[in-house]
Amino acid sequence: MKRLRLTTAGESHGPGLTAVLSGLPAGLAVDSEFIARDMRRRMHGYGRGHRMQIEQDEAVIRGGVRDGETLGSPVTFWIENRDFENWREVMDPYRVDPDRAEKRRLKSPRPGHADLAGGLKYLRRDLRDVLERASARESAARVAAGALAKLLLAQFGVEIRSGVRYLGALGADRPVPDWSDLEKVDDTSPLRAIHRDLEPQMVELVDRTKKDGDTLGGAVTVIAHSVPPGWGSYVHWDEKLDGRLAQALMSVPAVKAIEFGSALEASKGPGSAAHDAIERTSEGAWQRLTNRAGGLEGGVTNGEDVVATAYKKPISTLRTGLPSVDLDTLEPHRSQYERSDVTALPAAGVIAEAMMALVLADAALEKYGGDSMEEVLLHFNASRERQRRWPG
Ligand code: EPS
Repeated sequence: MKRLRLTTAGESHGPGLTAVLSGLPAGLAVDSEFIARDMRRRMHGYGRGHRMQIEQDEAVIRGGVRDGETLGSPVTFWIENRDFENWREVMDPYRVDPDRAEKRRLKSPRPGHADLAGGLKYLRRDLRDVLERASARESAARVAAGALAKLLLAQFGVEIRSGVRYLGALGADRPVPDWSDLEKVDDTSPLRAIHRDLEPQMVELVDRTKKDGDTLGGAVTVIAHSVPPGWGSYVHWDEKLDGRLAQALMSVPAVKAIEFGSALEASKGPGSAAHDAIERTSEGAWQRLTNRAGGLEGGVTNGEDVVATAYKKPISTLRTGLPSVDLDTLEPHRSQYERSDVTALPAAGVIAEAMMALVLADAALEKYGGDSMEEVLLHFNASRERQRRWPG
């Protein structure tokens, strides 16, 4: 990101998480209940493990905000890990109990997790040093920062929603959802499923998979609605907005593929069935009858909804383990089991919203600039007005 910068810190069972978001203009109203709502949404979901009953994620602002408004300085969040109390002897920053730490040592890397690659990279004998930071716990910090990005986007009329498109293979044959589908997603439903009719089967699938000691993946779709045209760029490869969004969405834990619009389907057919015909309405608006491009052409927003699907591999911590090696004996050994989730897809949707919000907010600030919200909105309104008169 160019204007906005987000740094997070903290380990899964350490004292807590920190997020530092810099680059926001001064004068953005900060709604604490809005942030709290997203923190709660991320913790929700059928198939999560016991950990989510221990935590009560609260994003406490420790800098950059005064009297409910940003100051232009970095906004800092602190999210306490309640579970730290149960892990203090293993995770204390200064002094761990050697016996307890040895007991909790991770020494059979889990295929699919960062364990082996991270151990080889940092040369740590205890793979817990890798697990603790590679854990999806870190995503709580991103959701806090993403909520602020959403509040900024709301100033331009942009809203972001998500839903679980499919779980395992359940729902994988359904078409790409649109905004009206996501408006119907019930955040309190067990899996935040886009296809509510499949939800009972999804719950059963989670139960069955849990019993088998196995895990599930699937796909979430995230959509940004009412995005003005002209955000992003086609002139430099690293400024293309689809590329930037893909990077951010790919960083959501366990995501292995990203699709914009209906790219997979379109790739199988001819060009005549792949693109979105251009029309001009009698009121002078540009519109498309389809949105196969997912709102992005040439790496620039085209005024349609920005539609992205993130494909998540099944969680790599299996109760039954997978073939691996014991680092002490160097003999074959099943990978170690660590308490985990069967699936975290409903949460992945909320994290994907945060990542999309951060990248779009960055693109908006690039387009409209300014140190204060007043300047940014002046530029935004002038730009929209000028676009309405175009090509005149
Ligand atoms: C995770 C393992 C589980 C998840 C965790 C991610 O935690 P624990 O090992 O404490 O049971 O619940 O997710 C979160 C803590 C969270 O906040 O999302 C993992 O190994 O990645």
